[in-house]
Amino acid sequence: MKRTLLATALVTLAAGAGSAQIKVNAVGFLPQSHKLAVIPQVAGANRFEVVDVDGKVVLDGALGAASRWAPSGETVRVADFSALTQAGAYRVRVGSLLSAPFTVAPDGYRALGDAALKAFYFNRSGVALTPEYAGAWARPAGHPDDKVTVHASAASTARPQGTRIASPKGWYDAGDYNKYVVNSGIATYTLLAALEHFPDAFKRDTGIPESGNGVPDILDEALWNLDWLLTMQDPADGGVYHKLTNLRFDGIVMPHAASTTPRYVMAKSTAAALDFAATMATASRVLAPYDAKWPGLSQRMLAAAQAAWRWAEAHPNVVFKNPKDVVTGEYGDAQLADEFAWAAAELFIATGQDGYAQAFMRRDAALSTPAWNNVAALGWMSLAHHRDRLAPGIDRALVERRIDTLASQLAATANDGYRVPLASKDIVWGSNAVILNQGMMLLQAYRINGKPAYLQAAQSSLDYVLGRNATGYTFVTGFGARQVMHPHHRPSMADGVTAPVPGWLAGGPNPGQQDAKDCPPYPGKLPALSYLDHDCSYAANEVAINWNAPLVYVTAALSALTPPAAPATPMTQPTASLAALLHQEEQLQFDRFTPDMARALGSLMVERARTRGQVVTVRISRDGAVLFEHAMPGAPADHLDWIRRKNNLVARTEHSSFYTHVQVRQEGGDHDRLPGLDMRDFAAHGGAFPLVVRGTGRIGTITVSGLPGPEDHALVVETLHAYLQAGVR
Ligand code: G3I
Ligand code: 9MR
Repeated sequence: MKRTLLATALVTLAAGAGSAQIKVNAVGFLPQSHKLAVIPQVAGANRFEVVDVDGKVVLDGALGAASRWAPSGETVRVADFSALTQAGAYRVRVGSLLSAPFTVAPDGYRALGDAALKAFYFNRSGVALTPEYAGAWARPAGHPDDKVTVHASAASTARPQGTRIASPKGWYDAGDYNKYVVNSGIATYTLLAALEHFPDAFKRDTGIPESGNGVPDILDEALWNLDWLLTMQDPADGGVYHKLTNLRFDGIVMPHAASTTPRYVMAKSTAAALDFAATMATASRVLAPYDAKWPGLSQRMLAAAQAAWRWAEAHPNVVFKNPKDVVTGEYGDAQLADEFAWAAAELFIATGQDGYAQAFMRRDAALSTPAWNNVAALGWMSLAHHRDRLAPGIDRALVERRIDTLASQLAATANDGYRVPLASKDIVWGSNAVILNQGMMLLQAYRINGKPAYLQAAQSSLDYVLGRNATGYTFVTGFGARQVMHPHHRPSMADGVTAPVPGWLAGGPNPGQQDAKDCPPYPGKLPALSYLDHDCSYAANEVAINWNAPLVYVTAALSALTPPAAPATPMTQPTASLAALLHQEEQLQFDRFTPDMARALGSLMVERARTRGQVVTVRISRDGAVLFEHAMPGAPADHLDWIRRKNNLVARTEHSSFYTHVQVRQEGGDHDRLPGLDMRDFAAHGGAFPLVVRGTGRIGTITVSGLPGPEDHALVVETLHAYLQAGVR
């Protein structure tokens, strides 16, 4: 799409540094999400309000202490409105400042998640996008890649320079029309991991040609690229070509109008072979259940992965450099220990062969936030997901510890300023994907140990790209109040449609400003403000498959892991639904229960109370023995007597103490006088929950005392849900 420099200057001014705007995720939250807004320093203001669409105040609270955020040079305060759980549309207000509108809704990320995945469809190479699926962004096919030339750098005996091979399909990498194995690897893996970890998040159709074929759309989409990736392997030796590109970038035209000069496969590289191996091994296991639909495909992928691994072992240090006549993206990477570690981890999970476990341990690849050139984390997260079957080759405790260490560092960074895990040093080309990959790693730790701070910091990662950032932009095209309108994305620039192709994450702030000579001035040099919504800006406003993939992952993960609205929360009235309470008791059960699990679960309840400033006593007992007990500082001794009396009630009724409370009140009774019971030994107040092992029955109680009964009950239920949902075993 077209724009003028004057328009750019105006937009730039409006988004300028330190502008006095309230910054908030302008898409929205789930009812139980952690909810923060960032408030510029406004003289005299100490409180905030949340208002609904009619302007009615639904919540108010005190602003947090002023805190500096180095990446934008601002001092800001935070409004925490997590207590707002009622579905609706709202804004945050401080004095005369009003934030962008946002929603609270149980399926609040549905449209966002669908669009983020659909973006991959919009970048399919070699196929026409029809109006039925692409709407206004329909376009003819481009880049069939059915006759691709072997470049001099890739020549081999079997395939001398100039040989033609077919290498169709795949996704265009980004705003350009080239296809790069290294970047395809991390992007495809991240989609496959999202499906493997959160299958329920991908049950609905998103409107792609394959929708309704009995396979999740995300897997159909991944296959479009996997089919291409398979063609990038040389069958003669298992090596993998680094990329398929022109000699130079296509002009700013639609795919079908792009240059007809030959496209080439370029030299093989170790990084390409290993990223290919890791991705194919992952795909082989995710596709295994679909063998009837695609007979032999899963096995073929595993064999391809192993062949690529063998090539990499024989050629451990082939670093790709653009040949002299080539200026397309390089994706060069000289550090290969992380690629070896990732491939070894995936091949170990896929085959169980000890040699791969040893290869993984031998690399001892440090765990840090993943990026296209830093992929060890992908292996660590796959190992974490499969942690029940790592022994004896890989130490499960080591995996859990390393991931927790990374997450605790990221969560600590998220204590200041904008309260996000992103630090100045992280703001590089594609910074919006850096923060989402940080979110993805926080979620790995949350899946292991359920620490609420990790879920909260991951929510903050998503909030950042959706508007709680120093520019105030919602960085996903088609979403938010201040929208990205001019991404460096050839179809969006050339299609004559005003709105950019939707669902794409802009690369985001990048103080490198490598495109400065091609662009109007940036608003400043500060890292978090180094952003232009201008299509000149390939260094800050391009889109890319490896940036959208963690958006898909984090959106799905937060939808799956955020506790659903606890029915107990609004149930202070005796009208609470007994059916809902029974449902909780049926859902919140264990396959087994050990003292270690009691300790973990009990600690989580205490931590959850602490983050809310509540003082409670928690006890978990089994067969009369206390497995966990903690009285928080300031907890009065009578908590223990309440716990004893509530537990007695559960032992008598086999239901939660809150269930009996509601039942008695619905029947018009007095919950403090139960017929036939000595109320010195029983209490029909919420907080004691039956501890049930499936197949065994009730073996004990999980109990909280210290809050009003409905809240005691809610604390137990929410924590149990988070713990079980996180797959803590
Ligand atoms: O890692 C260093 C960091 O240590 C240093 O502090 C920082 C200072 O600028 O630079 C960091 O490296 C940057 C690197 O991205 C970070 O990942 C490089 O300067 C920067 O040049 C490099 O940019 C890459 C860019 O291609 C240019 O090669 C991006 O990562 C990469 O995402 C991007 O990918 C392009 C493809 O080549 C072509 N297709 C579009 C795609 C997206 O823009
Ligand atoms: O358009 C190209 C973009 O897709 C790449 O990511 C980027 C990486 O270097 O390069 C862009 O092409 C620019 C080139 O590098 C320098 N001249 C301006 C080109 C954009 O119009």
